[in-house]
Amino acid sequence: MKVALLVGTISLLSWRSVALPSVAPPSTEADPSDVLARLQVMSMEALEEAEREMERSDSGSCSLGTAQVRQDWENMNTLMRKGYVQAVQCLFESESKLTQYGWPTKSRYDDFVAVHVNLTATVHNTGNFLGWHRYFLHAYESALRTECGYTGYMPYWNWFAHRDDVTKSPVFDGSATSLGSDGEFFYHNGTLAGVLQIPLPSGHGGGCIAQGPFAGQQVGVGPMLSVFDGFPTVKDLFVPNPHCIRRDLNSYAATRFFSADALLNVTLGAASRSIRLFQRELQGGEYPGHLGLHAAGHFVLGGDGTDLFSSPNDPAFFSIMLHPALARTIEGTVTMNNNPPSANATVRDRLDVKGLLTSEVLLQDVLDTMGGEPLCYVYN
Ligand SMILES: *[C@@H]1O[C@H](CO)[C@@H](O)[C@H](O)[C@H]1NC(C)=O
Ligand SMILES: *[C@@H]1O[C@H](CO)[C@@H](O)[C@H](O)[C@H]1NC(C)=O
Ligand SMILES: *[C@@H]1O[C@H](CO)[C@@H](O)[C@H](O)[C@H]1NC(C)=O
Ligand SMILES: *[C@@H]1O[C@H](CO)[C@@H](O)[C@H](O)[C@H]1NC(C)=O
Ligand SMILES: [Cu+2]
Repeated sequence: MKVALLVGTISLLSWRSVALPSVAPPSTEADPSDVLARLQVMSMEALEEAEREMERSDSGSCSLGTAQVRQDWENMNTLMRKGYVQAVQCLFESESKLTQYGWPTKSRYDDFVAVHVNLTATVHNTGNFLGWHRYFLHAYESALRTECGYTGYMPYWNWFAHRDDVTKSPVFDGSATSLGSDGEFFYHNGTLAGVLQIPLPSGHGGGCIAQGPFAGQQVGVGPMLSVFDGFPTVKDLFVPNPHCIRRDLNSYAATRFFSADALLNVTLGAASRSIRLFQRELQGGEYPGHLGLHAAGHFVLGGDGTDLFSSPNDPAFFSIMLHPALARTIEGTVTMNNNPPSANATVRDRLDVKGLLTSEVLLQDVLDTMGGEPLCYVYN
């Protein structure tokens, strides 16, 4: 058995008291960007160590030498970034494959949003949350590559860089090599996060993406559960609602929630001790007044990105999953917060993405991002 990736690897190895990597554990006093960089070195060393120890006993097709690398947007060159942006634009311009089944989708891009909306209640605060989203991202990456000629892999947005001013992040600086800028200014009284218990002040946006790629871009589905004033909600996936992608980059939320404390907690700290605590701390939103790293990612985007159902409307959604991995354990049921009550998720559950990908994949097939089939990647 091969251990999972990055952050998951560290917690697994420390449970089993295998020799820890050579760099000293980072401290909560440090800048969270530095903490992340240290953790990434530790993770890579741990993966290498695990690979040596296991001597490829399962001799799968995937190894560190062959794994695809998902890169920090900041470390990608201009050509790669433009290639990614063009492929996403191509999805916006391509025909939906779901309209034939009566879905209100206007583009291939909408298909992904619609599938997420359709399945929201069975893939969030559930035992399959990480696995399902990992597979969903894989489907999106596959569409970019096979339908839109993208030659790279999924990039990621490093949450911990540019926390003080998210608009300065190369992901959001509005240049031709970004995912577009902040929204146009739209006055509103802030956003309620953490199950409506954490008021966040509004940022400087709130309207349509103002500049750069995806400026004024139209989408067809959602929002379903708007959490700020002046952002009308349709509540029904099958009610078409053409609207522009809205954003309100929130540096307040980034500074408060993308902290060294929160990062260390889910990697080396108390929340890394079990899959239950890890999921709860990472996802957030399980109980009122709590906002985990994953949920915080949505609220730093603001606008469309804050909608539990239709957040994939913002292309930056697909770069949120910085720590998608953990061990081969799962915990939780198959309905959101077990409401209505449902069975525990099992590793034999089939992952449903409504035909975005056609292969039959089980939850157990995506627990290891280096499992070989269908996944073989690391984040670096
Ligand atoms: C999800 O899609 C199916 C059709 O595939 C539909 O019957 C169902 O009502 C949808 N559910 C939601 C919550 O959109
Ligand atoms: C904004 O005002 C509305 C009432 O107009 C209120 O329901 C909502 O909770 C307020 N939002 C925040 C974040 O304070
Ligand atoms: C760390 O995670 C534990 C376990 O979920 C939680 O009780 C604690 O509040 C978290 N601490 C911080 C600083 O987030
Ligand atoms: C579901 O899993 C929990 C532990 O996560 C366990 O306590 C419970 O008994 C399980 N329920 C069923 C019906 O197997
Ligand atoms: Cu989701």
